Amino acid sequence: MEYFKCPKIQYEGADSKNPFAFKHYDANSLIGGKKMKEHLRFAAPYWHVMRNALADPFGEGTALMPWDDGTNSTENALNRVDVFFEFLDKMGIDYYCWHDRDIAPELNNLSESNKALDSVVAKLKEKQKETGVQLLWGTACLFSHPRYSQGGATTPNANVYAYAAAQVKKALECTNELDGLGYTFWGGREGYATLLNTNMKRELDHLAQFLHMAVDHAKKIGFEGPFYIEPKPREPSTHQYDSDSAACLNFLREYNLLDHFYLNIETNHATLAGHTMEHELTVALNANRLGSIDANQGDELIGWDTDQFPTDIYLTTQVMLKVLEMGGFKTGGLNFDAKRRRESHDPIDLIHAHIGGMDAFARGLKIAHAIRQDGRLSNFVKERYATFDSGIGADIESGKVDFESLEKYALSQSEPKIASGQQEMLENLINEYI
Ligand code: XLS
Ligand code: NI
Ligand code: NI
Repeated sequence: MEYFKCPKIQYEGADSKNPFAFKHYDANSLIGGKKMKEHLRFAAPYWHVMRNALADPFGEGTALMPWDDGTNSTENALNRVDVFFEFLDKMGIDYYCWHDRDIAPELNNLSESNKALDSVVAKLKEKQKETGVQLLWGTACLFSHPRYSQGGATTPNANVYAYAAAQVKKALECTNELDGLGYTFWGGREGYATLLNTNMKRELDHLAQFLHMAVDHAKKIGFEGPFYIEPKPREPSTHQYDSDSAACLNFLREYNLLDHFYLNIETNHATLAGHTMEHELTVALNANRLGSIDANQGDELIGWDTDQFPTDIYLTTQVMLKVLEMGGFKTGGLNFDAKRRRESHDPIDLIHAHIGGMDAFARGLKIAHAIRQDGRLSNFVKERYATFDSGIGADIESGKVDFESLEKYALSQSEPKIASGQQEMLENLINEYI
């Protein structure tokens, strides 16, 4: 049975008017000696592609899912796997991500849920083998079920904590069984609604202990990781502990977890945190902890995580500049953690949405590569700090100075002359390429 009524999406070039073609993403063409698909490592999230009915706070789902029988059965879950792989094949997407509860149903108790998971994982394993598709990362859903309404690893209830641990243990084992390249923690309910009822210190200690146990279990089962933390400031919680890159890095350092964790940065979470995506990526990159990216974008007129498909070429250019600066993804990739608008309810809209996201990133990649080849931008930044390359600046950077010697130096100099920051000139430079 074919559910996505279109051919396999191929590259046709910028002049094509075919809505079922890539205009810019040419998987095997080389950019700087490396295939586009290897630079971009696109992934599809099982939750948005297969499970998101497009409900919003004011109304139920609208998405048409002709493959879904509407039941919570394992059989229905197994059927979805074929549809998902049809989608990946049509799109030419080589990676995917899941939550345990997206791929398999939550049943009456943990052991039944685990059993359901096992049968779906067995089928996913077969499909991966057949197609060469890889699991970019797995994760456990510790936020939908009412038991987690007050947190999973930061719950005030020890029995819930134990349940969450058991769920992550299983999700980790399933990720490992599927040779997953990473495992993500997104702290959906790991935060608080009010400090009136919250012992923040205790909750953070518990969270750290939880992550240490995950690291230990990974070692035990031979999962080589890495783990990712996905920052987000709020929603669903009022305040989430992993609020942004800086907060996550601090937490990881404080609790001795930095060796095992990288960050998975999502654009719409960055903007909710009051940062640009570029800022969040830079903070992670500076700590050598940029691992993976959830590629989407928000809407400036709506204040929540709208998870729209990334279409903004400035954004994709900035992201790819950071990815290239990092030297490319190692285990991570670009996971389209994005959903269609509620009005776009047809299965075929999933195809259009991903074509758009992939083309936008292909353009971002080409532009970022060209800007780097050109060199004017990086030369400008290098020049801007040139006073630190020799003389007193070099002494400062090598730690040869103290306040007394700097005072002596400042007293011997006239008023410093500073160069223009030239933001507008640099913005023009970027626009030369966009
Ligand atoms: C929600 C998050 C979620 C994570 C995985 O806002 O982006 O989808 O990526 O749990
Ligand atoms: Ni995400
Ligand atoms: Ni999100």
